[in-house]
Amino acid sequence: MVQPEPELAAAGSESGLITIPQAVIFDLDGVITDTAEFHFLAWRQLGAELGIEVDRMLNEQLKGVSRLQSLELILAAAPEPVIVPEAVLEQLAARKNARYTSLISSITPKDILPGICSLLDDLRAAGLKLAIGSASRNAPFVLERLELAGAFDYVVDAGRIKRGKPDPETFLDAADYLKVSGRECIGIEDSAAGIEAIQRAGMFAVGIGSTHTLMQADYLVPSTQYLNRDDILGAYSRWIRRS
Ligand code: B16
Ligand code: MG
Repeated sequence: MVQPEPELAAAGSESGLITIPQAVIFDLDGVITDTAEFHFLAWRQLGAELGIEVDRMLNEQLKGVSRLQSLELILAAAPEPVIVPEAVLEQLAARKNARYTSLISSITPKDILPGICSLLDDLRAAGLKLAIGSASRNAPFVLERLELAGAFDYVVDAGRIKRGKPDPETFLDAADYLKVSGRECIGIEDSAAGIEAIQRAGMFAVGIGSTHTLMQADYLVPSTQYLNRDDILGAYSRWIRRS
């Protein structure tokens, strides 16, 4: 099946009325801060202990995916099939999380990715509601370390979500709390699973990354420094008019 290509950041603006959405739902790891890299390092170390290579290609599949599901994907990449009892799965996931939390314990507001603070300010100035839709149970801790805990109207509690990304539940939960419809929301993600989740929630999907992994996004920038409120709203407006 031929996929529609994402609108790339350099597409430029178009004259005409801009439709303003009601809310923007941000992913956390890889969008607000580069904790995606710390997840990778922690999984790679656990993989090495188990004799499984966790390379960057496998890591792309882990982005946005819950801790236990990530572990299952890593075990599925073992050279020989492995059967691991539930209790051992929990122990391995806890070992990875201990490493991950030790890596993130020293992050500071300096670790907020470029362009994010001004984007949050500009969106807020335009009257939009802001939320975090992360799969991470560590999200409240990360937001606190970044001194961003008060910057969002709502933070989805990953522990309460029954079906993780690519299921839309995370994004629908945020829209529900903010009392807005899917069509009135923009989601911003760095993972393929997250982009799918946003689109299945009926929202406009902004991707951060490459066309190789995020081809499905409705609007794509190579990194957060290219995120700009007016460009995003312009692209959203064109999407609304097309759909
Ligand atoms: P934790 P996001 C996701 O966060 C990460 O991308 C993914 O790599 C991680 O496995 C997942 O959170 C669960 O995180 O182990 O901290 O609960 O990208 O949805 O903000
Ligand atoms: Mg992410």
